[in-house]
Amino acid sequence: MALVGRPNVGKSTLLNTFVGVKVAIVTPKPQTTRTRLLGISTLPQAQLIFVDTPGIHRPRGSLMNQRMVEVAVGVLQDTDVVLFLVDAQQGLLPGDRDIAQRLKDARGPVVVVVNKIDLVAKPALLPILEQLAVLLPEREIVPVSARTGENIPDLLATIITALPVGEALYPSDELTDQSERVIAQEIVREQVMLQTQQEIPYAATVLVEEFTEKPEKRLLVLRAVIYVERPSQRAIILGRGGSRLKEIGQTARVHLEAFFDCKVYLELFVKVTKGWTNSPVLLKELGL
Ligand SMILES: Nc1nc2c(ncn2[C@@H]2O[C@H](COP(=O)(O)OP(=O)(O)O)[C@@H](O)[C@H]2O)c(=O)[nH]1
Ligand SMILES: [Mg+2]
Repeated sequence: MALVGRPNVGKSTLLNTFVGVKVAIVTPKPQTTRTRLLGISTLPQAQLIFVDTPGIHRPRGSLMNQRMVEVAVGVLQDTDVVLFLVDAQQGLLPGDRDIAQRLKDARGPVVVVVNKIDLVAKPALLPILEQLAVLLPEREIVPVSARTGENIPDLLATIITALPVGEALYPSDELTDQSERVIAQEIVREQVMLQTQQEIPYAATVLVEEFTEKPEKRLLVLRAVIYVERPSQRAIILGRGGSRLKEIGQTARVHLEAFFDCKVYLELFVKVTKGWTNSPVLLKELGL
């Protein structure tokens, strides 16, 4: 299943809700998700494989933005079901209508998910549901809250009906196609995004350069580099006397230890690489 929708409608949150653990990072900032990733949930009656994508938005500027949109659009071609998410609180914006237009003639099933219903009074949902029914006639529309889990069982039932019959594609204990190194990278990037403002979240990327397990000590040793584009951005990430970097590192470590279920030793560096968002080499390393 492809999860599509404008940035920030809750695609990654919904994927995490189905998988049961956080395999995709989530922040209040648009364009948090940069690459395609799978979340897998194996139930007695079905195996659900969700493809999380960077939001579909109008590409502007950098090669990274263009690649992100290409990734999102490409995913539509090779999935069985499309879950099209909209934000109940924001209502339908032009970006949603663009996507609805693209999905209108899709051959396979499209399920429209009206997310974040915990934020709106029930009567306020009606106009959105009516507008969607006009835009995408004869498609199922399911209001949910990915955050509280409200109506998720209904959505589950709807998507299971829409799925083709077939063999499970992944072992039942597999939750994602991301390597542990990439998950570590994303956990650090999530903290960079949460703890900085304005352009920094988008100017920064993280590469884990060392990932060493020491099972005898139940310890994971990580060395990660935060790349930014300008010296001024490096200064902001470091913070006064290195205080912000320290905070990023400490919080990331807590999340890393919870995810990997062992002690984590995390070393963080900040490097300036002018124009990394346009660097094919670095983008390739990031899977874009
Ligand atoms: N209140 C509420 N917030 C949500 C819900 N789903 C997602 N969010 C929030 O919306 C923001 C964007 O979510 P995210 O999953 O990163 O969106 P994505 O860009 O579509 O992947 C985050 O702050 C989430 O916590 C929901 O059902 N209710
Ligand atoms: Mg996302």
